[in-house]
Amino acid sequence: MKKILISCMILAAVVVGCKTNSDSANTKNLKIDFESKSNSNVSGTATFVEKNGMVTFTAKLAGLQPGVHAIHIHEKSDCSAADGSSAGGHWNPTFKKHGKWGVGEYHKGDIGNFTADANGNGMITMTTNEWNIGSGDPTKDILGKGLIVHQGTDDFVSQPSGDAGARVACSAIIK
Ligand SMILES: [Cu+2]
Ligand SMILES: [Zn+2]
Repeated sequence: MKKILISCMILAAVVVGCKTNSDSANTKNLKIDFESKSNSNVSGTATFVEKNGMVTFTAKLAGLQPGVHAIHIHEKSDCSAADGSSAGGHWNPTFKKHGKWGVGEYHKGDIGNFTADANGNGMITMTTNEWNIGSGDPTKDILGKGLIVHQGTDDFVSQPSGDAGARVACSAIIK
């Protein structure tokens, strides 16, 4: 019994040590779930992880039609409308034109396109220093925004939103 107790104390010390010594205290994590919209059967999850000034975003979707789909951050965390329109337009705090991420002008919400396989499963990941989680800086803070997956493809040209079609999934970016 005494031996078990000591083991537990050592384990506790190691766990506490990990939290103190690594930079996990500086890492912020957000995991959110998609809800289907526009009578789709799309489901999925997304994560945002902030570490050392970089945010890594990953989304995993299922129930999509095979092919290429747009995904954006929209301006509101309101997914209440059946067609997802309540999430508003693209998040664009820097008042740029819609476009392709990293090329010329683009919205802070212009994540881009990803491909769903023959089974309707798709995933996308990206890492950027142009976002953060909860700083309050309106040009970077993703909290309070909405994540939208579209039926169609972002052409990166059409204004104001790439002509990506119906909104088939929505998730509020909130804690
Ligand atoms: Cu969109
Ligand atoms: Zn846009």
